[in-house]
Amino acid sequence: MALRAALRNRWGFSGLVSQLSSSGCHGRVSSVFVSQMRNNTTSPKINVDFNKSTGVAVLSMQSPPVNSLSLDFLTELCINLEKLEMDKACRGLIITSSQPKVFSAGLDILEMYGKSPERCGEFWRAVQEMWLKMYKSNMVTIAAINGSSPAGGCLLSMTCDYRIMVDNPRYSIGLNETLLGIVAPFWFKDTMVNTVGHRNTELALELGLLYSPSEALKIGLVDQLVPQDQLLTTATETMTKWLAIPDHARQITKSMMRKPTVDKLTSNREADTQNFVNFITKDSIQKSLRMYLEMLKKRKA
Ligand code: CO8
Repeated sequence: MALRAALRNRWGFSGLVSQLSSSGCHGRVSSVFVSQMRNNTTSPKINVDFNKSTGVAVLSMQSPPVNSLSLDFLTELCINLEKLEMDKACRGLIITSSQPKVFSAGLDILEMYGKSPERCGEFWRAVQEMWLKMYKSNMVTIAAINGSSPAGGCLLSMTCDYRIMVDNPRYSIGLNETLLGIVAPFWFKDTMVNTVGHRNTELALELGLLYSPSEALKIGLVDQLVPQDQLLTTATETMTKWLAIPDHARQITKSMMRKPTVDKLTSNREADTQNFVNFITKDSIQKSLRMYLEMLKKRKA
């Protein structure tokens, strides 16, 4: 809570971190800033292991049981992403999960159920912020997907430059929003179109398809499958190849490919938030979410 309160004011933390860095002691101050923020939370949901000699950070999501993207989780993720982005020594980011069997269960459904419109709006702005930070990152970003990755979890991995998934048929990945009775927003859809093309996205979204790793590889939703024990070494080797490309040329190319999609959200951010709030607070949608939550519980029993 303290973490979020410190960062209210419409994601004013950019300003805060920039202000600190412009005082001439950027690396040291921003890391103190983040560790102070960490001390204010009972348990950090994100762990970052940054190797200065390789320029690569491994960011592990460690929010049990399923790394669901709650407001607190997203806030902590964004702070860490911003800190890494501002650190010139950090050129590559590998995102993975510390939870067994799950990369991320996507948006935290409890953030969308029974909440006030104001709170839903705050949550949605955090989802947008996470996507923007990831999708336009100057770092090379690789998702090391070591478990299931539905909905927002799939979105998070699609923001990366490259996806490597553990080849375990029990895991699945996809944008399954329609199964919950909700609709993937246009920028979720655009991210998927940019990844797997229009026809695959049409099928995936209308049917709420969750793909096994081999099916995901077939349509290009992931780029590579590996056994569990080779995931991080493969991600590291892949990173080395990407980092051999001159940064400026790669970054400009990435921006050229992604800017139209980014601009579409940045110029419609407030309207998109309103759409989300109006949609998610409808009685019929709340009912669908309740039924889905009950189904999750029953499946477990
Ligand atoms: N949010 C909140 N809680 C969750 C979520 C979630 N997304 N997913 C699972 N949980 C909870 C479960 O209810 C369960 O809680 P409890 O222990 O209290 O019973 C606990 O986490 C563990 O879950 P499981 O026992 O199911 O764990 P498994 O390891 O067996 O399975 C899975 C893991 C595969 C991730 C499974 O939990 C699952 O399929 N979860 C649902 C995933 C899902 O459908 N996510 C969609 C979220 S919506 C989204 O991301 C985009 C929304 C866009 C909104 C647009 C509106 C306009």
